[in-house]
Amino acid sequence: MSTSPNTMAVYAKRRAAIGRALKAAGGGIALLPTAPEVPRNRDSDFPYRHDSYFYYLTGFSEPGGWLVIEASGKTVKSTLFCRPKDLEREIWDGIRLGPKAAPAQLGVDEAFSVDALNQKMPELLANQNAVWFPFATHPGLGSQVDGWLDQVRARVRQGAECPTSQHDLCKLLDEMRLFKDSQEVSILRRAGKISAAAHVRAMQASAAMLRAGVKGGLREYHLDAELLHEFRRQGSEFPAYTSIVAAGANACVLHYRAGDTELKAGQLCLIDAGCELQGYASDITRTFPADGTFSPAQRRLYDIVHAAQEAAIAVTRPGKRFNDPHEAATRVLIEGMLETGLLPKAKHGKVDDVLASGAYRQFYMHRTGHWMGMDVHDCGDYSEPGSKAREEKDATGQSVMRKPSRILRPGMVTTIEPGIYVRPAKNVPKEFWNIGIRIEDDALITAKGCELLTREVPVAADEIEALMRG
Ligand SMILES: [Mn+2]
Repeated sequence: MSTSPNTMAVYAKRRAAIGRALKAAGGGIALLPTAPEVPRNRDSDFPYRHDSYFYYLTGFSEPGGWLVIEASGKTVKSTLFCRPKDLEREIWDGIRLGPKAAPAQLGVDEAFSVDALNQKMPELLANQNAVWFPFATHPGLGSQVDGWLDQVRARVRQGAECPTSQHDLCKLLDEMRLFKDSQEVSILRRAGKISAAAHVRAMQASAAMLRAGVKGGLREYHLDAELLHEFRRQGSEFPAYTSIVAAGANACVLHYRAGDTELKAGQLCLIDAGCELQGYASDITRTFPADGTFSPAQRRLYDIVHAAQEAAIAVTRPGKRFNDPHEAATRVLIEGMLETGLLPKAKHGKVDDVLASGAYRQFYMHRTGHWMGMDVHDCGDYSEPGSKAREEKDATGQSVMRKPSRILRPGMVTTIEPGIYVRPAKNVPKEFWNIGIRIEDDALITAKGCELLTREVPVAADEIEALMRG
């Protein structure tokens, strides 16, 4: 991995920001390991993926890394622990950066072999006010830190002072990561373009393969392969999450994976898939007719979901709250449910009645968005920091204390993904049975509104049909 001076400066700037935050909190030391390697089965690991927080502050994607940031007095110092050079291991597993080259390559002040971690860490922790580390993301880290602190305490008579408080480093990092800087935005834009191209490829392949006829039938995995092909062809490292390719009724299973179900002409196909590029996710869902032509019933529901997404996009802008797009989309979906008879008007009344009763949840049971960034479901507080909790009714009518949802600000990235899922049921018009539709795009909040990062794949029904004819 090579890091350009420009890129190096981005990570140095983020470490400096953490240093300032530590100082503002009275000074201290922050520890952050990367993710462990995870065995898949004998001698074979899952593809390695760094820890997002660690990568955010280092740009270093090897396993075995630890970052330490000391912020006391006037100075901020960053120290990296990494795997030592080892010719034998490098022949098998690939080049290691090694501690000698790390400072010049990554811009850290000092680097040691990770073999020295247990010896060095008590020395680094001694005489620090406070220690910060991630509380929830690394199982066993808390007791590891406790072990090092015990070693510091054992040296109190030699004049070493032990940190007197522990804090969750993620509190600081989550807030930083919620606001994407220009380097992140440019990667997210490229990730969005690649994923859009993959969806275009899958749609076109679906229609073409049905026209040509595939021996054994067109299967979900055929389209999964088209997605992967485009991701990798354009340099993405992996899918950002397990792709959903759902034929017909499978679309009503929210976390369905791409399986081997046959996709037939006349059915819809729902694809929820996005690539990861340089550690950043993208997240797109499109629902399209397998053969390129919507049936009237499919088209009716599709246009409702599309209108719901447009309503949500219109309120995805600075000053609105995170919940506003969800509320806007839900109202449009409910109107559609009443118009189509999914929810008979005589029984369910008007939009506000359905909002109050929650009857729409039979067909729309998830939220309209989530933060997105390095992680597809990214970190960041969904409620406005510093605001007071107030009493609200939850879905079941129970009283809960909730903080007002987050005010949208430039630099945040959220998905916008309304849907309708119709499982067969009495009193539900049969023409809509087994139709599952979701439309999802990624939106960067800008100064005046939002920029959709994933619109190089069409979303309007007519445009999808045109694309699939071509
Ligand atoms: Mn999503």
